[in-house]
Amino acid sequence: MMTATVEIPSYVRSERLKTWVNEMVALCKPARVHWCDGSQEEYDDLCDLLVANGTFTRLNPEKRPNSFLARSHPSDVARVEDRTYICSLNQDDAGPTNNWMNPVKMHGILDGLFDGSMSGRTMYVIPFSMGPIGSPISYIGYEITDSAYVAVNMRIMARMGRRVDEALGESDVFIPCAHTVGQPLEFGQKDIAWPCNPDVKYIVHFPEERSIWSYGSGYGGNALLGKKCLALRIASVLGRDEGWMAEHMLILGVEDPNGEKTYVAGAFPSACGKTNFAMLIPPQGLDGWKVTTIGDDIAWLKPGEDGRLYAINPEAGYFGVAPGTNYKTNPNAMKSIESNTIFTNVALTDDGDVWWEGMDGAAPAHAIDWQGDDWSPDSGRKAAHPNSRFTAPAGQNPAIDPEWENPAGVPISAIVFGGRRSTVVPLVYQPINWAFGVYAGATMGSEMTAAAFGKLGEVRRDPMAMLPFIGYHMASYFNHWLNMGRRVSQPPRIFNVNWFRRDSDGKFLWPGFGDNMRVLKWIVQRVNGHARAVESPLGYVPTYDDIDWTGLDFSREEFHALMAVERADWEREILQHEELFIKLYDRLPKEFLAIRELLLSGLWRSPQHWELPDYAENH
Ligand code: O2Y
Ligand code: MN
Repeated sequence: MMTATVEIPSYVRSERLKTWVNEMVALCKPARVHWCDGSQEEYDDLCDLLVANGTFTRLNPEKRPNSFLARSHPSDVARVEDRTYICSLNQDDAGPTNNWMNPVKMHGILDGLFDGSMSGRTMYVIPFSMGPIGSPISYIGYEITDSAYVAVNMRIMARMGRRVDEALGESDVFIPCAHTVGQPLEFGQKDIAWPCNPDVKYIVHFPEERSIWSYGSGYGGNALLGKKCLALRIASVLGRDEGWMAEHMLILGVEDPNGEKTYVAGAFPSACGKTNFAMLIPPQGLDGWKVTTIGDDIAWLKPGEDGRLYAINPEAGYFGVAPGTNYKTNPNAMKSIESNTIFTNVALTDDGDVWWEGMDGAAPAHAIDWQGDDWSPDSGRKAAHPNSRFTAPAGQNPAIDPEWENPAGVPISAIVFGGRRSTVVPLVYQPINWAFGVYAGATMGSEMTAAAFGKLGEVRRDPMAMLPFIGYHMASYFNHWLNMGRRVSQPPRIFNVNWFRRDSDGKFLWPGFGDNMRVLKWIVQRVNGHARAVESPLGYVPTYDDIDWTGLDFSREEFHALMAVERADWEREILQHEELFIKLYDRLPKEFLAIRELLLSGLWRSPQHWELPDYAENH
């Protein structure tokens, strides 16, 4: 097989970059090399190529202009956590929550797998910036990949192309990201629509080298290496070493009726409505309040000179879950995907549009499902895969915040943690200080849904929603959080929310969606010194009269049921915190043991069944 020679564009000047690309070409042996310039013309050509190869179906331009549908291989539909590795030099640095292998051994395996892995294919060289180009908070990465699908998705998800090469200039500071679908083509062999390696997958991070290697998958977080791999796993290591934070957080802006803006970041495990919260539309009655989106998934937070934390969204697009998204749950997401969108693993309707379970209106009488088969509502199968996705430019969100590309970031006033808990955790509370807030985030848990791993209903501890995304030892990460609170003189206030508490009949106690704005309004007023609170055994909480109920018929009793704290429940809860702490024992911050004691003593100072007082009674 012929191996390509690399024609490096004249505007590429980094010697380290040129050497690395040449080495990867020599290893992967592609037939051609295409250095992406990021232009619209290049994007259109690659989409045409993907249509010609059968990877893409062009959607009806009347219904969904400039949009495409891709169907993945059925074995390649999600991130593969059990194949994801943190290969630090020392195993203790990866910690007990990550898969680890000796980096020398892993390099040996990857060198073998990558050798000739791109034969017969084109290698795309993708220059990308996580964060606005030129921002002091941003990082540049280079992904080499043999997937044109990855190249077009990366153009939506990150700033990509020639302007990144120019911003890098002669510098050697970039993160090398190597990706192959792991299915080389023999001479004359016909390609398939979704090449991947169904049997062998590796998603590997080398934190000391600051490099990423991904083999065998073409899907989402396994293949779009700027997202979870760079912007969370490697960036969390950079943040630890450089004094900033890479977090699995949305960032939103709340504008009050006087036009005052407050920025809030939020960490929620998957299936907790994170994208909906990032794009929230306030309910009728909360006139003059507006929510704008900076980001829906990842936040990089750096200390500013004024002692506050400033955040950017390192991404430029949304890679959102399609099922359940509709004009009621998330009108802004629906408007973001009306055009220029790549859909993966959703259903195709007879009129050339897309459909998924939970979309507005009735199900179509007939569609082609995510595997390419005929589907009808009585076929007993899902038309769209539960992890089917849309990739859409963030700038298409009608509620995008005007500051979303500000290179300096936006000042964060509040951080909200929230899991999915049917019992135990109240609707909202504010831990008494930064350290208690870090404890709340560290012990955050979520009940399993059918889509997640583990037993249905069991609580999976997911500290700061970072369990699959931390690039080092989880307990060192807790220490880093505590240190950041000491480093910045005005850290954000921390809150914990739970939209998912149920009554004894299993019915949700909180209406959710737009009504989450009522809680968000209290949080924003609280950080600005305009909202009252009372003490609960867990921290500060609003009374019924501190929440704006305009337009919602919600009784005092219903609210009290959502806010009650049962000592017996919390004793069990704290024992479960202990299980996590024992796992992380060797590096666990000593503050956590003191906080656990103080929480217990607070619970014992309060009645067994703690209920909210009415504000009037309390004063
Ligand atoms: O399954 C995948 O490959 C994507 S996972 C994902 C995508 C967008 C935002 N968040 C996530 C996640 O798992 O947290
Ligand atoms: Mn995520």
